[in-house]
Amino acid sequence: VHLLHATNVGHTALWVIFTLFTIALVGVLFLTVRAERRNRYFYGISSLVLTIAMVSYLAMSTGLGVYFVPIHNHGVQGSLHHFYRQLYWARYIDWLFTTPLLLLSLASLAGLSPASTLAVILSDVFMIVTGLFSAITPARWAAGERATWGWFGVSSFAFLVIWGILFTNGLKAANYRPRNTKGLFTLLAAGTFLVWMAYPIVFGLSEGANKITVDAEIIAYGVLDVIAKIGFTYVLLFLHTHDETGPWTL
Ligand code: RET
Repeated sequence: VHLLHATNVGHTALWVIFTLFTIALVGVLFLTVRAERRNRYFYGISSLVLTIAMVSYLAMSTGLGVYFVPIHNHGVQGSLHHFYRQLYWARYIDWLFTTPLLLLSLASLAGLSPASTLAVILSDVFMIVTGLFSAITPARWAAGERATWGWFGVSSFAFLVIWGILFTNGLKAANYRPRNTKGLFTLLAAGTFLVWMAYPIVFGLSEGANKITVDAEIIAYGVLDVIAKIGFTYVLLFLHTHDETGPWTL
């Protein structure tokens, strides 16, 4: 049996990222207290996002959320070993809650209708759940590998639906918002789209095709999580103004 798992490098990275989320959360809580009461909508959503990420990284740092998926031993000719790759499934629980919250912030900025907002969020939940199916599908034989990439394709389709709605209905809705709100939505939506595009790439290289080590996977997802959550939050909280929370101020 061959286990591909994190080493001290990965474990240290998990602790470092946990610390970054903790500091970022304390910063947002501090800013929340100073913000006007009627202006606290985005602060609340952001605090939730950072709290969930912090807890998920604490879980991974302390060894929780770990599972071994049977994979194919490509390139190891004639090997009788069975290969297993470590999977941090705690990520998917984190993403299940934080990605809808990040999309809720974007939808609220744009002033997207409740129906379109719900469609975006449900597509996102579908994307994360089918992405988890892809990750946990045993890929030791060809049929397993096909199933893994099949779920990956299904999840990627949902990804396109999310951004299709945000870049059509979202941009249209944003036209009715103050000019700086539209600008902030466009900036954040474009930036978020680019950062989110990198997730399926990292997934393909790690859980998918086993081309990079578990340590490299931890660092790659870590960098992305920091940009997608901490970067997003601070750009949003520093650039938005009080009239950007739309009708849902409380
Ligand atoms: C998976 C694998 C299958 C295909 C696709 C994926 C997309 C994941 C995304 C995750 C975003 C996470 C964020 C987390 C924290 O801030 C599930 C990797 C399309 C887009 C933003």
